[in-house]
Amino acid sequence: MSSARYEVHGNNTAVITMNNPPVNGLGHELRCGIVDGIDRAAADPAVKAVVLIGSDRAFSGGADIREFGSPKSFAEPNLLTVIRIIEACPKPVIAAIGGVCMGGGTELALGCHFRVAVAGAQIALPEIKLGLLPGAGGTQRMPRVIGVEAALNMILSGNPVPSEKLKGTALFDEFIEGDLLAGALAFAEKVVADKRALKRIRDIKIDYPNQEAYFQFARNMAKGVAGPFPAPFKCIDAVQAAVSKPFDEGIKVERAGFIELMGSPESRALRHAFMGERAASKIPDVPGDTPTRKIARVGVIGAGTMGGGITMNFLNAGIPVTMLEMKQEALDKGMATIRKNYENSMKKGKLTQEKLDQRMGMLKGTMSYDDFKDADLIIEAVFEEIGVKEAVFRKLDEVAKPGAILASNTSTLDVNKIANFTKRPQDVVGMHFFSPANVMKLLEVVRGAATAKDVMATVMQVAKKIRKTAVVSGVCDGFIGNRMIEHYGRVAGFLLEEGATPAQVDKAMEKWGMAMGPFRMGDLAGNDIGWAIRKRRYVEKPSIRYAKFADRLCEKGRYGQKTGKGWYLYQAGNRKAIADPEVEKMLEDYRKELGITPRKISDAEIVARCIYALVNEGARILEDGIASRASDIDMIYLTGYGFPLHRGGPMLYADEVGLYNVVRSMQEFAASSGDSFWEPAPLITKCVAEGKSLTSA
Ligand code: T1G
Repeated sequence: MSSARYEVHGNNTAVITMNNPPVNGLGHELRCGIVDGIDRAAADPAVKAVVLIGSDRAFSGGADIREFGSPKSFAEPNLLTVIRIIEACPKPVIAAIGGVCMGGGTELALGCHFRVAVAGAQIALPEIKLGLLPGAGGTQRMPRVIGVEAALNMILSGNPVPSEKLKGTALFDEFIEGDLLAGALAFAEKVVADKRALKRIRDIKIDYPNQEAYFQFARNMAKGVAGPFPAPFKCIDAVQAAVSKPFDEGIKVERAGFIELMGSPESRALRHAFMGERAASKIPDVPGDTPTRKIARVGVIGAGTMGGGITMNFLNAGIPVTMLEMKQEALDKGMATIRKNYENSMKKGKLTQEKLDQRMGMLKGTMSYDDFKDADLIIEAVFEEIGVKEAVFRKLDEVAKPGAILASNTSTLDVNKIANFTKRPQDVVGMHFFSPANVMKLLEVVRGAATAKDVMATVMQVAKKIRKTAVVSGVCDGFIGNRMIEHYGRVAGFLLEEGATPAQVDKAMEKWGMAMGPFRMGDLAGNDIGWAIRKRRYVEKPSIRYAKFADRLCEKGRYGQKTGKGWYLYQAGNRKAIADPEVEKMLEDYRKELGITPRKISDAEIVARCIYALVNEGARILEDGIASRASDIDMIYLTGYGFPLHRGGPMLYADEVGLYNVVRSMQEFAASSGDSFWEPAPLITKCVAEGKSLTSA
């Protein structure tokens, strides 16, 4: 079925209805359908005008991002051609805008002779969020109808503007009250009756004196926020061309910028993240229409840092929480911390007193499990020890109502074991929040062997409601994120043995884009956490080699910020990491003890070994079926581990470097270290052999 419906209405107006769910992405078929409709209307003497309309949800969400990277994306009629055909139509073409009107959708509307809209429509040119610029005339037409500064703001922010805020500009010819189609048809009649001249935005002249100064100012501002992304500057160049050049020249500047950005790694990373976030919400064997359980009341066990943060997520989403602690003092402290966090937000103007009171009003503290009897979802955030979890889940099994979902916030323990402490393993799931839980977007949803499909569907729905990026993980030690980060940290430890300093490794990784290097991260999280895992590993998996220096550090009680020193020194009340000569002396002595002559290690080698460690373990996680797709792994690293967005995640980064090159580097590391970890994962060598990428595997 064509994705553009054509019908002629009684008043001799042809209506072209775009119908490419979910948001009328302007894919090749829809573009052809629009052109066919325009041609039919132009050729039909009975037709006096054309209305182009979408659905209630969307006029159009822009170019069909599912076509990006495929020949269809540029196949004729491309969007520029469609707009040129509309503009050249001898009969009035009216865009009837409701719902979402974004990117290429907005540009399509700008190519029409007239535009009518209902209030509440969302108008945007969000291409910059995909590392692009409006590539179908948006940078040339929008300044001509709403003014240079408003247009540049819209393009650089990428944020939607409610249509009513643009009322009175030349963007809209009329606002429709009531039914959009009926209003658009009536407007079309008026245009025909009044014999109105066809308006082509491209013919509007822009008068903007002293434009150089303004655009220089814009470039200076962009420098402060663009980071590694080139798109903001290309947007500014294109809008400046709209002011300083004739339309057709300006379009050429826009097109050149668009094509350059479309081929940039930064845009590929942003598009990968956009699609990855949506893909992560889909569970291959759980249909999208799986019935979900009602989650109206939540219970949280533990009022500490994690429990309090978890609680705030639900209060923020308007879901009442009963928070349980075993001691009144701990409960009071937890409640007070939540209130204090909200008061801090209020001081920053991010929360009103009314909202604060409303949220605190939905929070109930208790020391009795009986208060969980009405809870639909209960999340425990108690001490990370299997015996403690067992006691909690056996108790929950007694008090929770049938059908309540029982979730563990465990970050390393076996969710299947935990589920089997209850008689209802099908209702047990892992919900691994990342600290601070009310801030970090990532939520690893750990699916036990028995976890029911509707429980998975419900938890993914709840995650969206509390504004988390939920990624499903299977059950294994460390799930996805921590299983990979363990090897990242292990490799970093060997770099110290071979001659690097903590500061050099951290600086190299932070210069490359990581929010925080491995050693600063260890000092923040607490080195004792990694120490506990290593001690477990020495028993469970003696074949995995670790540099022993980190243990030496912990044996001296150097756990990091919480003890005032770790890999670095910290002054009281200050998180600034200060290089510690004592650690460097300890390292020198440690290398002497091992008989290692320190060597100079390049930043490039530091980055390659740390990041490829993530890639190799990530590939194994895919092979084990712990993660469903490479983009899930990337979403975890982008939203939970400070991985640089402009590199798209470890798996996309490996594809960008080229898996052939990654494999060669891993083979070099294997040869020089003798560490079997560096054998490239079979999935990677398979992708190389088949000429495939990890993110398409
Ligand atoms: N093309 C195809 N599918 C799209 C799409 C698009 N442009 N936008 C969203 N979807 C899908 C999305 O993948 C998901 O699919 C479903 O719609 C609901 O999305 C030349 C080249 C439109 C505000 O950047 O901002 O035009 O998971 O969960 O919260 O200058 O999606 O259901 O299978 O986000 O209601 C410019 C991006 C493209 C808009 C809707 N356009 N989209 O939000 O639902 S570049 C954009 C959004 C361009 C031209 C250039 C949002 C939304 P599924 P959703 P939502």
